Amino acid sequence: MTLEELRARCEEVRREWAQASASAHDPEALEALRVRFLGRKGALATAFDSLRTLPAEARAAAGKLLNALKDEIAAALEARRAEVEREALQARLAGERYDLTLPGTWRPLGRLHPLTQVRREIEEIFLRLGFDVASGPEVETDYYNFEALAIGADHPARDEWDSFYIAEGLLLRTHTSPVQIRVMKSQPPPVRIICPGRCYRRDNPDATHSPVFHQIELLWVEKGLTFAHLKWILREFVTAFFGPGYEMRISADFFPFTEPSAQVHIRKPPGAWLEIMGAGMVDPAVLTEVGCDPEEVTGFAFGLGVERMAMLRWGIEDIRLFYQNDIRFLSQF
Ligand code: FA5
Repeated sequence: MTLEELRARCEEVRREWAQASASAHDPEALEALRVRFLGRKGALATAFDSLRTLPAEARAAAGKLLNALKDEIAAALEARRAEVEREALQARLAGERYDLTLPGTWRPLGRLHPLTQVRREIEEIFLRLGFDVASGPEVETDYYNFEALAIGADHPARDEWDSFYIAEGLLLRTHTSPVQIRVMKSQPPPVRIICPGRCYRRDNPDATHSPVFHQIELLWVEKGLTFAHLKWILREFVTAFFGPGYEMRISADFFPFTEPSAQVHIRKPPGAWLEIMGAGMVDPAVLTEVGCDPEEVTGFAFGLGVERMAMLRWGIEDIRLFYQNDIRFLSQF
């Protein structure tokens, strides 16, 4: 071989390299390239072998030529490797990119039942006025539900609270008033509590009555309380809950456990009046029953219908809508 022929061979290898390396796009292809050009039996090794066939004086120049080509290809291989890695990284990142303009998955948003909303709001109003929240059992004894509230076995008022009995002397409470007795028996005055809870009556279901409904009881016992304080609390409460545009009417009523007793109606003109609660000054006989001295302290109480409050607020005309779980109704609140 002559030096000229070797030079031509080098050019040929350089062209082959340029062509082959342009189409190598992954690490495996690059490794194959390395073997093909720089490996022990690769194109360059073969060219170095042919040095032996050159005349002695041409070998130094030929060696230089081949070494330069070898360095050139090794450097180009490294550059190509870096490029392939960058391409791979970019392809991976492109695959992982989030398209923030795509619409998300729609998830229905739950909300609180309107009765829960009303109950919580009323609780908050009275917590702000300094009341605590108490609770009592839904299965009550005759004593707490009736007797301690001066509703004896033969008292005609028992008919008003037609009850679901579970066993002799044990019933589903007909109102939240038994909690008054439980609280007064467990702590000395001053007592200032409200008690939200479920009540049960054998009432025929109609637009304003349900056999299961909710009341919020209020009880305040302290020295020097009068009916004027009760009226003040009522006005504060009704204004805080309904805001302007509603009218309140307080009229005489009868409950065996309060004296005097009252009922409260609310309306949003021109709508009809709706009875929302029974109320009154705690009867001295009840105070004595729980161990308080009626000469020392006085108190007042009320029992409020939660459903009726919700009906007035949203103009709902049938109480039964609250219990039918119709999503078209419930999703409005
Ligand atoms: C009572 O239950 C007395 N315990 C209230 C009370 C407490 C008076 C403390 C004095 C002192 P009444 O039966 O009127 O009272 O019921 C009170 C309120 O509960 C009613 O005004 C009404 O808003 C609601 N309510 C009564 N029965 C039902 C029913 N079947 N369905 C829906 N709401 C009812």
